[in-house]
Amino acid sequence: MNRLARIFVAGGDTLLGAALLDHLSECGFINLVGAAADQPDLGDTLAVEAFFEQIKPEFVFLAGGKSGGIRLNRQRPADLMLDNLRTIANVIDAAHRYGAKKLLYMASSCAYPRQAAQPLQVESLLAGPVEPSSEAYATAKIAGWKLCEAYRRQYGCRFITAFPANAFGPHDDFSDESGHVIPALIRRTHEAKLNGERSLTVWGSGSPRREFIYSRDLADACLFVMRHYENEIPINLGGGTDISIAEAARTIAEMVGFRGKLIFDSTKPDGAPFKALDSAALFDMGWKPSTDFRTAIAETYRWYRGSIACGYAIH
Ligand code: GFB
Repeated sequence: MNRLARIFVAGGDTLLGAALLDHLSECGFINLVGAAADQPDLGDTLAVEAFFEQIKPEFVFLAGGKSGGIRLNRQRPADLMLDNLRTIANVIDAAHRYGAKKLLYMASSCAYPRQAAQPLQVESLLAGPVEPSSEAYATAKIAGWKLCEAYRRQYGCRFITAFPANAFGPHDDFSDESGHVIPALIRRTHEAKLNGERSLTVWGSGSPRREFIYSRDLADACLFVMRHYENEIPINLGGGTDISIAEAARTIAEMVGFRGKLIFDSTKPDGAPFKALDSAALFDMGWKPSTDFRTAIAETYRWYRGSIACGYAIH
């Protein structure tokens, strides 16, 4: 993959997609096709078809498809599942028929069985039921993985699948309605500080553990496996920080400068008790993350403040 390669980040308007576009540019790739307004509606078969027929991307990062935090997954499972199934089918089929050299499909750690041994190993995929609160979305993500595998077996396509840890960073969704825990807490903690609140409510018991990875590190890991991983077996992209929600909330409060009390609202769902990935395969290939959790929180908070200062819509 040389710097003149025609690279399509399908889903450039997502957290990971935006980080990928930034990182690929920083790494000197100058032929990023279908970015921003040029991107076809990934759910529209004819639009995706026309785009691939005209542009013929050589390398495809499939990061698209609607996603969201635990509340959105509980409230709109059909929307999430349908949008992802359409996106997956449209992009993977067009990538094959218009001769893409390689495609990286980004699945999700919620596709792992809820009771699987931690840290999560790819061998445990499909070995048991997934977390019910995100089952519809997870099922679509499993379908994407299996569709990549099917195109490899039937047509010999160099389509690979990765399972990332819970990512956060610039361009994230900071809303309560659809945001994940880190961006949502950064916004609520910032507002609580500004309003002089004496306490801040965190959803759930605070005891669930998550492995968080900074979106910029995840983008680098994606580029690394696009370049160096060819196996049919999916690969975990972790290497972040395995931390409890309570510890994450305390770290955010400290980084934002909020001195009030954290209140854990157990009427809100906890979701999966654990989600940490075994990323030994990735590390053995020589990749490792470069941003620690506190620095990632600080940079994301700085980006958030910069965005609200210039009135940029952040959800
Ligand atoms: O980030 P989150 O929504 O994703 O929630 P999941 C993680 C944990 O943070 C849960 C708690 O235990 C939440 O109860 N939490 C505390 C909060 N405060 C908040 C808050 O203000 N907002 C949110 N959103 N959570 C998602 C899946 O599960 O993981 C998706 O639903 C996807 O499909 C994503 O897989 C990566 O890790 O629980």
